[in-house]
Amino acid sequence: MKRFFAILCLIPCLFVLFSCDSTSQQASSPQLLLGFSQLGSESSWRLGNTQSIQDAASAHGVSLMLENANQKQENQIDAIRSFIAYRVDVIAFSPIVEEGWDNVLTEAKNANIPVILVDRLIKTANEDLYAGYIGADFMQEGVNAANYLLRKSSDLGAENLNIVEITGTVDSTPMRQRSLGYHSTLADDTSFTVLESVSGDFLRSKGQECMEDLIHKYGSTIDVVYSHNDGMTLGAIQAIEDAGLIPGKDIIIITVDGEQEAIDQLICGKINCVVECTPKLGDLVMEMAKQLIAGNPIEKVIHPTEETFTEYDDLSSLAPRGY
Ligand code: GYE
Repeated sequence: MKRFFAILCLIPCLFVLFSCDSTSQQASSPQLLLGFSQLGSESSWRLGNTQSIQDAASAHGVSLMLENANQKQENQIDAIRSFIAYRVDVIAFSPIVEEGWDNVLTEAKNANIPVILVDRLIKTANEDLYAGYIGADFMQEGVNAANYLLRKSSDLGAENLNIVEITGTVDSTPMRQRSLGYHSTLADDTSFTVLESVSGDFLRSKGQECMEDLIHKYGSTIDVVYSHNDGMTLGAIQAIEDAGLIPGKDIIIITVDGEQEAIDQLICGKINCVVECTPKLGDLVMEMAKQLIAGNPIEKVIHPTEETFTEYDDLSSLAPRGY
């Protein structure tokens, strides 16, 4: 009799257990797991980009495995291999340089894990190794920088302007294309002379060192600095001021990124032109990852819209940049 009652009591308990379990499964569909390899933390742009990816992952209900490669390609390759071993749903990464990814991306392809390139591109003979790219049109950024200089030069009625260029990380997409867009736009105009192009690796400290060396070599014959990111530009401004020259007046300063500190320097006249490059790519990445998992077609290349801010603009109502 006792056993009979015990069984009778168990039935509703089991029912409750079973029904709880089935409701919880219905309520929470399995989360998309995204492995993201960030290339490092070299600039405010990069920190803003990492933040954007993290914020967007939580806003879109995406589980994020984030690895920081500290500026080393081999760390990025290791991170991608660990994402494959972990069987994430989608891999995203910002390739530090363009070459050298075919092997690891073939491994991802063989494991049926789609790959999204974020911020920078790769060079490969097989474009199928990645599903899509989300990042700036760096060539256009170079063109925007050059177009500002064309306007400034005609305003000044200058016959010749001597340019020094401080580039980003050698062999990276922004370094190559920001250079190409800039130089090809100025190429037919004989009123510009490029004195030298040196790499500051997107680092503020190196931007300052590069500028110290350039001033040492060329002194006050430098008319224009074209620098591939704000961090290096801010370092270069320090070197220019230390040498007793006035940035924005003695030397025209053109920079790329658009972080708050650069906009502040533009407003106070130490920078002449800021070409925007937005790090806020997180939402676009999460949306692309979701489409891929749903099996929907995606656009292979997505460029965010970007502006150019110059000394000719009224920037009094520009919203805080957030990076
Ligand atoms: O301009 C620079 C960063 O790849 C667009 O990398 C990015 C560049 C950005 O370190 O500040």
